[in-house]
Amino acid sequence: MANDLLHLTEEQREIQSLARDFARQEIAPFIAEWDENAHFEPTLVKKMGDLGFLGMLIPEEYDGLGVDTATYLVALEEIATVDASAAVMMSVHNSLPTEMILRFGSDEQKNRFLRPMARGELLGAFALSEPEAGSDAASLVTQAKLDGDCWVLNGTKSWVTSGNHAGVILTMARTDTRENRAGARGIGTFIVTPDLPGFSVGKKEDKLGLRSSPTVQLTFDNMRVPVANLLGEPAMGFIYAMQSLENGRLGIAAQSIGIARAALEAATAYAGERNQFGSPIRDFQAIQFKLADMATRIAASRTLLHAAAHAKDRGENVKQASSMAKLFASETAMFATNQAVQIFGGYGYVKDYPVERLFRDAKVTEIYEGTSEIQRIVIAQELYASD
Ligand code: COS
Repeated sequence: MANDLLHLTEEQREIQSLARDFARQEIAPFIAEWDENAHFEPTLVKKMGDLGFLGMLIPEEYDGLGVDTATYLVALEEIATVDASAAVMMSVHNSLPTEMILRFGSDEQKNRFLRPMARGELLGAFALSEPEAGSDAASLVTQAKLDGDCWVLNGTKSWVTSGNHAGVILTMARTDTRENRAGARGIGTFIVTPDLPGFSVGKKEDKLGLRSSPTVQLTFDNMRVPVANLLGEPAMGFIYAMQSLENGRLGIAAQSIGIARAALEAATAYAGERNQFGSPIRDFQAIQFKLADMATRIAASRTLLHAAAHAKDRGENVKQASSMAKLFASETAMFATNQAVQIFGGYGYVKDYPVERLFRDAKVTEIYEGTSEIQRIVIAQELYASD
């Protein structure tokens, strides 16, 4: 059932099997416990690093696997089908901080940060949002002031995935100190490490879903960041973040497809086992129609996602395509998990079966890395842009 319509290459099938076997052996047996206790398993980082899953898009010259975007998304979908929490850790690391350093970093930054990130020795995080700056990301107020050989950062970042386990946090802060600020064009991106004085981890969120992926606040109190840790140009950080979120949104689309697929697989199996009115419930069209709609939306999501991935690898502009893929796939995840709970009936509403967790995990895909409303704005703006 996996990856229908895609015609995977031999290499992609091998990586898919590797990811599937890893997730089933190393993650699946523990998911319910980790979800219940909101436990992040740090050894997963090393294990995924050893398999190359944390350096998938990084070229081999920087210790990565150097596969194309489609191959990376195939692996990510497999991990997400088993555990959406491990998948978001993998997606954020591969799509945001490593891609940003690869695209915009200096040779020194690549050697110092990208290599250990590719090997899974340093986990990456991305800190853009703030308590008062979510969808309106350019309104962020974390301040960076140049002082000698350091930038001094003050502010609070919110909703940082893996922020309490990360060794490298790509952080957006306002470098423009003028009163009449330049908005999106007055923001820099800094490579923050948790050993910097003034760095602290704040509240860990108690979440509805993705409970084994930690989400934290970070606070910077006169944190001195060496000038060597500024990424690219001091006024371009917002643009770098927006460009990188195009990759991030492809990753979240793959995660969403994994969640939806898990819901379809669980519901299909259950519909064959559950007898009512004298026959398995899969014999009833009411159930068949739900399964058919789930399967169709999943196949459509995957086709859209992989078309976007191939366009990205051809060097085309995928701003609209990545938003379309993320929007459609995340709404598919919510649709499919909702239908799966319905097919399971009362058993879908309790923790004895996995669909209850899948339903909770799905919701955030419509919220993070740009809400569905923001994706629609980006898609619509691109319609006008191509006039
Ligand atoms: N690639 C390159 N540049 C981009 C870009 C992209 N994908 N998106 C925006 N830009 C540029 C614009 O071209 C513009 O540049 P100029 O100054 O040269 O005009 C600049 O960034 C500002 O763009 P815009 O005016 O469209 O910014 P807005 O403040 O209106 O915000 C949205 C645009 C809403 C799309 C943006 O803030 C956004 O994506 N918000 C959601 C943030 C998000 O996903 N947060 C989740 C974080 S991870 S939990």
